[in-house]
Amino acid sequence: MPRTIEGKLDAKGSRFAVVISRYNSFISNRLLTGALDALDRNGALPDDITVAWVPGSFEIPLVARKLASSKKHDAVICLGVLIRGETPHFDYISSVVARGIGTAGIETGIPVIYGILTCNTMEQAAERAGLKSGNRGFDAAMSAIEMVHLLKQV
Ligand code: DLZ
Repeated sequence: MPRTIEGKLDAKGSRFAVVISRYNSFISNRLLTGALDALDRNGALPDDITVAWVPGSFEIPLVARKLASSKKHDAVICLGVLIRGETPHFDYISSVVARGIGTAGIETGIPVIYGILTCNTMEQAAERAGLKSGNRGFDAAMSAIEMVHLLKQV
């Protein structure tokens, strides 16, 4: 039988940082609510959660990397909202942000989770932030919890 390893969904005793963009905060606040809900439901304590607000998604990778390398957090959850119709150079910014978040995780060895909505319209973003098609912030926090446990076994 192969040895299978899998992360448990238990956030008790783990420390999380959330980096969140203030741009489109009407939507990003909903992502934050979803993420905090997932952490709370799985046993994370409020004192073990740090929330860092940045002006826009472009600033997320830098702060995520600093938080990840601080050794104060077991995972960093990145939340933001990029709207194609309202963002010049949307493709460029989205790819820079995605690459920066990925690199932050790989370089620090800490899970840095991608919870950025990249949508064509504000309506699509609202749907993915709790109105219709789940909440991407909740999903991102669940991934963070799972990854923290998985990495302890790898
Ligand atoms: C400038 C800008 C624009 C036009 N659109 C968005 C967006 O849709 N989502 C987002 O998170 N941030 C946006 N920003 C702000 C940039 O991410 C960044 O904060 C500024 O360019 C300053 O570096």
